Formats: sequence, structure tokens, C-alpha cells
Amino acid sequence: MEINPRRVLSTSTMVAPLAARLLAGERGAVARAIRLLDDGDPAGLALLKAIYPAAAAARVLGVTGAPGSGKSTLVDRLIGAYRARGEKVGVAAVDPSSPFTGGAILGDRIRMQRHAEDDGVFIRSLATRGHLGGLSASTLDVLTVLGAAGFPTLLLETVGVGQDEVEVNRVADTVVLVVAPGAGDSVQTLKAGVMEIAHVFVVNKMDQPGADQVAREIEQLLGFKDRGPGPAAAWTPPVVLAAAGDGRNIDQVVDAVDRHAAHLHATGEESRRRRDRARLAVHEAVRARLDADLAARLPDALDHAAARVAAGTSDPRSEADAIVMALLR
Ligand SMILES: Nc1nc2c(ncn2[C@@H]2O[C@H](COP(=O)(O)OP(=O)(O)O)[C@@H](O)[C@H]2O)c(=O)[nH]1
Ligand SMILES: [Mg+2]
Repeated sequence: MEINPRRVLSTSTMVAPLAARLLAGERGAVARAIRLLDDGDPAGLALLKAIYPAAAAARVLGVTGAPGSGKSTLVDRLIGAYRARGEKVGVAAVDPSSPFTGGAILGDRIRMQRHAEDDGVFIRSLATRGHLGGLSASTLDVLTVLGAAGFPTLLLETVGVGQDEVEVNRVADTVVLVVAPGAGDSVQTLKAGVMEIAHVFVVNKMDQPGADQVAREIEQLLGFKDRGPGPAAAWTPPVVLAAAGDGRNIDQVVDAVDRHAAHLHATGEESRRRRDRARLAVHEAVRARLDADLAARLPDALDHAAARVAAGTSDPRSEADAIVMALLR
């Protein structure tokens, strides 16, 4: 591949000052960094290397649940609550429900609009999804940028469908599952996987009929379940009735999240979860690196291999062996 010397020069000379501005918490630097990552600019990757250690102190609060359950409204309330006690808040909202119209993103923006002028809040909506079961690599990168820029609390809104809930559990320190009363949201339809990863249940829209019933059903399910041995077993997920719409019981949600954070810290579970998160980041980086090397160094390899496999003269695994060997040479 041709290397553009001007680009390499600009990369090496711009990254250090940008990293310094970012670590100092400059908003312009945050926006610039995210733009570089969006553009796939090599400077973005160099920047991530420089700032990664500074992001370690941030805690990630995942907010997941079905579309329409009130996640964005709750996130907006949580921003308000954390700001009220003086904490800066970064938000990454991954909403894949309308990647073509951008409608969901627009909705998130409007719901969180009242924080748009607040320097202590940075909100980023992401429509793109990667192969890591829902959460794109860029999501992790955005969290890294915000954490390094000094946002100690990071809210990650994701739709709890498919693999997302499993991934959000690996990325977040605490997972809040938002459930609302009404059609399609009954507890029976909650998949076992979602139940298991939630640390705090929020039964939202308590102003609507059926909320109490939903809360009781969740509590029953939690009571029947054997949560297994080990220190993690000591945490019983609280079920909080709330109304993000009018702000009712948001303080109870915040309190439940705080108690879970204290529990993580006291049991050593915090460092275990953070190791899991680091592992996910390394694994994703390895895949991305292999893909990039493949595209740059063996651009025709997949096509040639595909022709042989389709013709019945080879098989995918043998081709993979050969490609990886060639990359390693
Ligand atoms: N009645 C009621 N409606 C709510 C409440 N919280 C959110 N909503 C409404 O539910 C709809 C979906 O909310 P949104 O936050 O976009 O849900 P999301 O798709 O999970 O992010 C919106 O019309 C909200 O105004 C609540 O506490 N009570
Ligand atoms: Mg939303």
C-alpha cells in the first residue's frame, strides 16, 4: 500500500497536542477525536493509544430495555440527577431502530436537549452497529474518549435485543434494565438472558396501569432463581418503580445504582468486570487489526479463496489457514 508522507507527518504532529487538549477536558477536542474515529483516520487510532489509560477511572452505566420503554427519558433524568450533585456525564446512545431515517437519534437528541448547553454533559448518538453482538467498536472508542476527557460517569443506552444485553453486560459496570407495563412488555416476554444481566430493574411508567404487577412478577422471578455461588451472588437486583416522564423516584434509581457500585467495589467484582472489559477491547482490536492487514496486504485473497471454495476444490478453513500463515510471513 502507498504511504502518504504528508498524512503520516500530520498524524504524528497533531496527535500529541490533541491528546493533551482532550485530557484537559476540552469539548472541542472531544468532538474532534470522535470525528477522527468516525472517519477512520489513522490519527484516531494513535490518539486512542495515547489516551486509553486515562479512561480507566470512568464507570459505565448501561441502560437497556425494549424500544419505547423509556430508556432515553430515563437517561435524561439520570443526567439531571448526576449534574445536580456536580458530576460530569458522558452519554453514548446506540439506537439501531431506525438506521435509515435517523428518527430514533433525532428523538434521543430532543429528549436530552435540555442538557445541550451544559458543558458538563456530552451526548453522542450512534446508529452504527458492529459485529460484536450489537455494540460497535466505535461505541467502546467513544466511551474511551469521554472517559479520558474527564467524564467520570458514562451512560450507555442500548436496545435490549438479540445479543446486545450480553455485550452491554461486558462493557458496563452496572446494567439497568428498563421495563414498562403494557403490550409486549410483560415479564413473560423478558428473555432469561436479559433477566440475568440486570443489576437494577426499573419498572418505568409507574403512572400507567399494570406497573405494580410487572414489579411483583419480576421480584417473584428473582426470588425463585438460584443466582449461583460466589461473591457476585450476594447482590440481589432491586426492582424500582419509577416514572422517567415526570421524574418520580429517579432518586431511588440513582440510589440503587450507587449501591451496586459500592457492592462491586467491596467484593472485588469491579476489577473482574474491568478485566472482562479490557479483554473485549483487546479481542476487538485483534480482529480489526487482522481485517485491516488482510485488506491492505492481501486484497484479493478472499476473492481467490472464495472462487476455490465455490468450485469445490477447497474449503473455508483450509483457506483461512493459508491466509493467516501468509499474513504472519
Ligand atoms: N406515561 C409515561 N410515558 C413515558 C414515561 N417515560 C417515558 N415515556 C414515554 O415513552 C415514550 C418512549 O420513551 P423513550 O425514552 O424514547 O424510550 P426508549 O425507546 O426506550 O429510549 C416517549 O413517548 C416518552 O415520552 C413515563 O414515566 N410515563
Ligand atoms: Mg432511546
